[in-house]
This record gives sequence, structure tokens and C-alpha cells, in this order.
Amino acid sequence: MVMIECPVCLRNLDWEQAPLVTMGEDLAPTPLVLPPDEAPAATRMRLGTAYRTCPGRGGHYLPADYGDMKAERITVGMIGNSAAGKSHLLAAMIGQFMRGIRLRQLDLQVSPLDLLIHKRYVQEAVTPFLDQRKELDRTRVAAAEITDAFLVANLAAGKRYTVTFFDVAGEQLGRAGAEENLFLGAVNALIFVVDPGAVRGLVRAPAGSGVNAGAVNAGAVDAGEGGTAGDYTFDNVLKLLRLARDEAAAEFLGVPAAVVVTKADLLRRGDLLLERWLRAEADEDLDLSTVEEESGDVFTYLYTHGADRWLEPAQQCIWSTLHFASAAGTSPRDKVFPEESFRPFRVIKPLLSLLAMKGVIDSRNAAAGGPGQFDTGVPV
Ligand SMILES: Nc1nc2c(ncn2[C@@H]2O[C@H](COP(=O)(O)OP(=O)(O)OP(=O)(O)O)[C@@H](O)[C@H]2O)c(=O)[nH]1
Ligand SMILES: [Mg+2]
Ligand SMILES: [Zn+2]
Repeated sequence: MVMIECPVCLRNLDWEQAPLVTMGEDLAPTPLVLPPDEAPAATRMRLGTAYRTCPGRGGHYLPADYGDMKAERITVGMIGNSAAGKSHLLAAMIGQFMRGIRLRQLDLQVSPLDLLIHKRYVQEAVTPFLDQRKELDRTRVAAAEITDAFLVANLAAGKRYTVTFFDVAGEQLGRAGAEENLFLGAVNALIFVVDPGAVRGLVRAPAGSGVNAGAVNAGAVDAGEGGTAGDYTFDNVLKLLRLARDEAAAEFLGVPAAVVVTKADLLRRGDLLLERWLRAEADEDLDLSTVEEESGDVFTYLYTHGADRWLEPAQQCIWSTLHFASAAGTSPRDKVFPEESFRPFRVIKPLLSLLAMKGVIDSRNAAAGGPGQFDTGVPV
């Protein structure tokens, strides 16, 4: 008996007994029966393109060769207040991650782990946002479900990983009880999303519209001059994760974190710490050798703008990097992002940096992103 932990629902599966299916174009599963006297080459082809059924969470499907892989599980949680920008950022990130030609230069190969989950997410978020430039709805408060999941291979190192993402409603992340946030027990990598609209003085005065600067800072608590009280979901999740991992009294939380100042299109221009990254060339977001510099700049930027409360993840997590990004590059008008200014910006880098901290990307390519190598340099 081969027991395998399902990377999607964490249930233990008797792999060889899990029903084999094939999926047609419409992704409808059909039971796979292997003809008894078939040539081994044909059997290999059939199995290599088939799926095993996991009964967890109403039933879902994993590649049939998953059971033979020694894949390390990486589970990423998107953390931040309601309306911080988590869902748009993740859709832009995953859009770039799965259209992975660019990732080949990092020796990474990315494929969907569970076809049905992936198809649903692409239909509901990636395509509407990236291809139709539609504004996504706020995430509903509900039982936490995997948002999307991938199998990531580092071809040079011959290693495989499952990378799954949880994007739940900010309202839910702020709830103090364990019950709503039990999924955090599986999370071992974090993306903290900083809403610049919640930090006093960071965002440009909205030209006439008042649309985003006002809309973005829902949930932040104003703490007077120079900043605000921070993002309660950051504190809450850090606390719950420490409990989950039995690290309540430890100096550091043993989980890597990428801290992303999102909606960078809204930031007041002119600050040199910011300008360099906003003007960087398009492919710069694949260059992990600048992660340490960018992290230092973002750290100093937030610190000197009175946003030190948002640096809590960088202080508490044993590995962290900091980034500027913008999912859309512009604000929506009537629920659509205008074509002329729509430009997802530096969205893949925080994810690559997180994967580097998890050891997925070779440190040759990640000069500054490896575990323990980033030092914020600013005493707080
Ligand atoms: N200007 C600008 N606005 C953005 C950007 N990304 C998201 N927004 C806006 O920010 C608001 C919130 O975005 P979401 O991604 O839904 O926020 P969320 O963190 O997922 O919120 P919850 O699901 O409620 O937790 C929406 O009004 C978006 O239009 C961006 O890159 N630039
Ligand atoms: Mg959301
Ligand atoms: Zn499962």
C-alpha cells in the first residue's frame, strides 16, 4: 500500500486504490480501464496522461504519476486586509506563472496540479482580469478552499514541488478564532499584501475621481500623523501561524514571507527608493539578483513613511523579501481597467523570490533570495 498525502486537501490517500480516470477536452472524468494484454509503451502513455481521484472536498483529480514523484509541498497564503489587492495580485501572478515561457530561463517548468480547480480559477479570475481587464469581485467569506495549484519542476536540480495558493477574504483573515483560519495549519509560505492606500501620505491625491485612494483603505485603523496602525490581518495571521507551528515563543516564525506593496501605480512619485523600481525594464522582474536591493529600498521606504507597523512580517519571519508591484498598473473605471493604461507590473518577482526562499530556485539564479541571505539593514 502506498499512502500519499493529497497536496490539495491534505487527506491521506491509498494511491493505488484511488480510482483512475481520464479527462476529455471538457474535463469530464471517465474511468480508465487498462486492457490486460497491452504493450507496456501504451500502458505508460495511458497512465502518464491519466488522473487519480481524491475523494476529499467533493472529489478532485491529481496527475496519475503524482504518486511516483517525491514532490515537496509548498502552500502559499495571501495575507492582507479586505480590499488590499490580494485577489488581483494573485490573478496577475498566476497568469504570468502559468504562461511560463519566461520561467524557462530559471529552469522552472510549471503545470496545473488539479485540472478542474485550475480551469475554474482561470475562468473566474485570470482570464477576466488579464484578458478582459475586468475588475474582480471581493472574495466571499466561506470555508477556505484552494484557489489554484501547480506542479513545479526545477529541471536543472531534478526536483519537484507542489505549489498551492489560498486567497481568502481579508475579513476572514482578521477573525481571531482558529476555526475560520484552520487552513493556515497547512500554509508554509506567505505573501503579505500592503495596501498603500491604508498608509497615510503614500498615495497620490486622486485626480478628481476619488475612486481608489479612498476606496483602498477600508479596514485600516488611523493612528494619526505619518502612518496608521498597520494591518490587523498581518498580526492575526502571524499569531495564528505561530500557534499552529508551535513557535509562539520562538524569536522567529520559521516561514518565508514576501511582503508586497501593491497598487504601486497609486503611489506618489518622486521618491528615489521607488522610482528605480517603477522604471525598471520589463524583464527585470525575473532577475533575482536584485531582490536584496529592492527589499532594502522597500523596507526603508515603508519605515521612513511611518509604515513600520506593516514591517511586522519582515521582522517576525525568519526569511523575508520586500517588493513593489501593481496588478493592473491603473485604477478601474466602471469595473473595467482602461486598455491604454492596463499594465501588470513586477507581479511575478515576489512569487519567484518566495520560491527561492523555499529552495525551489537555484541560488545561482537567486543571488540574494536564498534563506537567511536577506538582511533589512535598518534597525527598528
Ligand atoms: N489602482 C489599482 N487598483 C487596484 C490594483 N489591484 C487591485 N486594485 C483595486 O483594489 C480593490 C481591491 O482589490 P482585491 O484584489 O479585490 O482586494 P482583496 O485584498 O482580494 O480583498 P478581499 O477579497 O475583500 O479580501 C479593487 O477595487 C481593485 O480594483 C492595482 O494594481 N492598481
Ligand atoms: Mg480577494
Ligand atoms: Zn485531495
